[in-house]
Amino acid sequence: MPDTSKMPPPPPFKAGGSIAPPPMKAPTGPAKDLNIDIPVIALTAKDFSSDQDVRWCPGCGDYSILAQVQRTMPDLHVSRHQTVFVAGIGCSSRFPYYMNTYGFHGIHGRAPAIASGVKAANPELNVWVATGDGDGLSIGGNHTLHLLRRNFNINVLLFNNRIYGLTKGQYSPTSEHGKKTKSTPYGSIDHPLNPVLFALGCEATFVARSIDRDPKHMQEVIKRAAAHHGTSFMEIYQNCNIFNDGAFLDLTEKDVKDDHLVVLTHGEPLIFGKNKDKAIVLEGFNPRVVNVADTTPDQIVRHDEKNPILASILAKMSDMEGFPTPIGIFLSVDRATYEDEMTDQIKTAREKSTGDLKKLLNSGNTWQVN
Ligand SMILES: Cc1ncc(C[n+]2csc(CCOP(=O)(O)OP(=O)(O)O)c2C)c(N)n1
Ligand code: SF4
Ligand SMILES: [Mg+2]
Repeated sequence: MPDTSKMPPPPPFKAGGSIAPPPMKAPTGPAKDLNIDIPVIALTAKDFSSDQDVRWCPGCGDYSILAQVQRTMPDLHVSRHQTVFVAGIGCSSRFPYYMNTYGFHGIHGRAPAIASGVKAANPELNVWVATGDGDGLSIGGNHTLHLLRRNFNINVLLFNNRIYGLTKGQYSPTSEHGKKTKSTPYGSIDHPLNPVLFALGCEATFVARSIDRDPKHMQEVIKRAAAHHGTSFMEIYQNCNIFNDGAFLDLTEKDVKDDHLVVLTHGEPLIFGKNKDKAIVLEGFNPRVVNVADTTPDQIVRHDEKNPILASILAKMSDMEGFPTPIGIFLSVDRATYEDEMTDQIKTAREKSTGDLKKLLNSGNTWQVN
């Protein structure tokens, strides 16, 4: 991290909807040049909350996601002036307005491209993408794919409400087969996309899932995602109570959720159920649900975040009848980031270069315009 005490103060906050953060309260570290210690003021969730009116429908799951991100940010020890939230278009993509950091409300589906540009231009920045199932997987699917395979050190929060919320309830790539919406009055005949499987297929190095109604779990996953060096992809099941209410009821209602969810914890056995009496075993590559009482502990699958094959098997389970939906970190592996390799390449090229830019620009076919 650069010495923030040497940086100029951020620009003043501009009224009229631009998303510039207000001036910092205080430097975040010792002022080395002045040889004095300025006390570090710990930021709180409130410091990450902007002065913009939140314009989501009352009861929307987006509120919980915003609250968990704002609560987690102080624990990440990042400066607001070095943090950028980039979004496309959608209810979820209004996210940057509500974060008291830098932000970019881009065009539909292009948040990954914009975020990649931000990171490439200044690798020191802490870059986040907020996107929806439509924005990130429909019009922006191609861009999400390339972000994930390139492995920029960027965090992607994909709000999955299985609907286009902002445009008032059309089906999305994650809407289930047969779903009746305004644009599928006879039921969707599209096969739904599983975002976690998609991210694994793109060879993302960090892939996770959480739920709007489980704040503690979401905060833990956000922290792990932020700590990951490489692109982190986090699918968050989010209830759109206006156009797709109850899409995740099985996974959020107190009396049934434990039978429908399995929480992934590295090194821990996959046991679930209200009475912790069910478990996942593997027969070859096929998962099976068994009663804990009918099996031995060594037969029960232990989660391994480093195993991409296991991650894919577990990701598929959420589409399979009779299987619990996994939440948690499916995969977390290391691979060089795009910006690290890019920086190395530029450095090497500069060291070897004997070039003269002025000479180059004036060489070959040049014209004088009179
Ligand atoms: C180029 C372009 N095409 C279509 C639209 C219309 N549009 C705006 S948001 C949206 C879908 C957003 O869905 P999602 O990403 O799931 O966000 P949500 O509102 O559900 O959070 C669409 C199709 C647009 N703004 N720009
Ligand atoms: S339309 Fe749905 S997703 Fe959009 S703000 Fe309202 S409840 Fe949330
Ligand atoms: Mg959506």
